Amino acid sequence: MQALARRDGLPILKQHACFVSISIMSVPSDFLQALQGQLSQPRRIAVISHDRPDGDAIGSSLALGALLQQAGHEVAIFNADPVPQSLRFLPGWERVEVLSSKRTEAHEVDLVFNIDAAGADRISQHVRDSVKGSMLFNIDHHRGNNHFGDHNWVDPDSPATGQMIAQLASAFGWRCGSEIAQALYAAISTDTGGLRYPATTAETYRIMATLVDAGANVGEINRLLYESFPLRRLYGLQEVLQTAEFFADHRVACLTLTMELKQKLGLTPDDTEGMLDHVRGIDSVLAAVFFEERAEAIRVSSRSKDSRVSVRKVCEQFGGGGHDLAAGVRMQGTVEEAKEAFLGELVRRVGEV
Ligand SMILES: [Mn+2]
Repeated sequence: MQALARRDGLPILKQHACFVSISIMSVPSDFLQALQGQLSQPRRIAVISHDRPDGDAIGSSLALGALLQQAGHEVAIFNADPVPQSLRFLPGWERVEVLSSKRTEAHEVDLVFNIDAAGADRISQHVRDSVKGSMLFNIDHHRGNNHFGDHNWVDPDSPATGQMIAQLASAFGWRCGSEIAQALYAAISTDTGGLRYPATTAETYRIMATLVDAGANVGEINRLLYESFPLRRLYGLQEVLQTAEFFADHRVACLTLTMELKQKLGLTPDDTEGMLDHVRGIDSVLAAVFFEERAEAIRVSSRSKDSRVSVRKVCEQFGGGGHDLAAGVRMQGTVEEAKEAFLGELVRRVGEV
């Protein structure tokens, strides 16, 4: 095991490192015991994450799927939406089966794992209807998680579900090859803003170090995650930045993306990821909001840089949720109406700090 830390030419465990340095205490014992009991014989397992999956959802699903399969189980990975283009370098991404709402075939399994989803409602009804299991394990890090599984492990202090999967793997003594390491690295990196957000802990860095030891290629993963955008994204950004508006002495900022612009430039949901960071990064800004006009609703995603300003609480007021510093909600009505209601509440809260 010591070989993990050695840099003297004995990388014995380089490709098959165990998660030796990670705290196994983090997995609650009742959850662990229930899971151990279930996994004591080969099972058919479905891994599902939230709609419109992000890096944490996909990375965690792929890693957990691979770990369970390695442990001798039969695993299928499902989602309501396709894997974003920017994540299609992760080994095994093709394994994510997209369940169309048009077809309602049944997938009978023994165990279902819901990953990175704060509530059952974050997973499309047709996905929940078609994947049937006798027991539901819920693994997530959203504070508002309503413990909708039969067994729930919700750690709101964890910066990424990927971190929890690494801890789970450690608790089980599962081995981590380079492909699993890559998936978990991407999961943790994307949810922590590249290890920058305040929820990032020393444990996060220890886990990342273990993943690098296990074969995650830092330079390559970061290039593929953050430096491989299509040109249209830049054109989209140019236009969206023109919509920047500021309120409350430049402490609140917002960007607006209309359906018209999306269609004109052929922007995909992937292309708008991270646009908000450009206004969020302004020194005076405490909270930033992105309003995206979609056919069915206005999608609002919000970020805070100040723990006193919980965007989760604002989102919850309109039926959404998330984390204190990153949350979202879908609102009905026009973009103008959504902006007025949401920003009104946010500006009020910012005024109180
Ligand atoms: Mn997450």
